[in-house]
Amino acid sequence: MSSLEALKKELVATVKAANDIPALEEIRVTALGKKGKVTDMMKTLGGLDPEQRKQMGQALNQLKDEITAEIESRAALLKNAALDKRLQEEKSDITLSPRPWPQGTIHPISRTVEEVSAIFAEMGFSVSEGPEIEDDFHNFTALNFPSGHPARQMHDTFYLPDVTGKTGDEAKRLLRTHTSTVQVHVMQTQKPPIRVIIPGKTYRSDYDITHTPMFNQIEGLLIDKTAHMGHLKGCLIEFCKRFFEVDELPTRFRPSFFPFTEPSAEMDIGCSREGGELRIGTGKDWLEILGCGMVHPNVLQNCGIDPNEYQGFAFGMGVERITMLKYGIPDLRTFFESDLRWLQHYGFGPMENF
Ligand code: 2NL
Repeated sequence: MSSLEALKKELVATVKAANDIPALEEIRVTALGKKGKVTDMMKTLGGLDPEQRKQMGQALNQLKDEITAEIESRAALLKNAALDKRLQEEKSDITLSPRPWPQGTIHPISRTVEEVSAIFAEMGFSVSEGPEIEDDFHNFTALNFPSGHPARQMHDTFYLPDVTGKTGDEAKRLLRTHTSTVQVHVMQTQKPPIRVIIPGKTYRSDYDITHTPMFNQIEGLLIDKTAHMGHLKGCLIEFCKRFFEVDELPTRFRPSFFPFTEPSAEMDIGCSREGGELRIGTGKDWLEILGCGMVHPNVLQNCGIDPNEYQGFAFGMGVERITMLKYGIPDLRTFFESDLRWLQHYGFGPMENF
């Protein structure tokens, strides 16, 4: 065997025996580096005659290429083995239960929606939902908002870029500013008598201590041939007693204005604020809870219901507001922070009944 072949055999054997990347690197340096064995042999080429030099030169270059390839394939093998080992060692079971901490809870908003729905369900109301992206007709026009009404301005309402190609006010698309849009859909598609409540997210361009750009509303609508203000009052007084869990609850209805109801009112419930603590149901103070009224004849007409045959009442309330009042949550913005500690404190267990 020539000395070259012997050297090749020796080097290949050491490469195969190397068990990590640093060992391989050392072999590369001792064989092919500036002071390596192959390089040393290259240096002797000068003393050979031209024919031998050519032969030996080619052979050495070939050896260099072969050893380099050996080292590279061994390195790839070692790297793969190291990765497999890590994957084995660092394997985590993503099906593992997160118990005991952190455990999810039902958000107070969801809880209130469930409670309010349950109370009205017992009075014969069903729950409806609808789209959050709406057109100008369902959000404003059908609800008797005049064309110049401030709520229609870009400043107050989130308008979407127009992709319909249609022109004019009623083609404009927007994020609904109240859940009344869903009642419009209900009136357009269902025949009276109608009893629905509608919970859902609503959007207005407003952000301060008591306003967030997204907030939740629950609205209710009842349409039949005989509904009047007395039914409206009885229904809402019963609701407030059930929701705030007080049998004796002072209430009052103050005249108000909404474009979609006539007459319109705001409902207050009795409370006391002694020592900075709010107590619902006792004392001389008043707390505003919701807005309501008899559905405006124009609204019935706009939604395809004959106002000479049918009439009805409607109401709307802010879910965050009534939730803060019932559970003593002091800060509106905390509803939307997804803070697990807050949810542990104010959230509800899935099995808690009400
Ligand atoms: C409030 C007041 C209210 C309504 C909402 C309504 C819907 C239709 C027709 C007539 Cl389709 N009215 N909804 C009526 C009165 C008041 O909300 O303060 N909401 C937070």
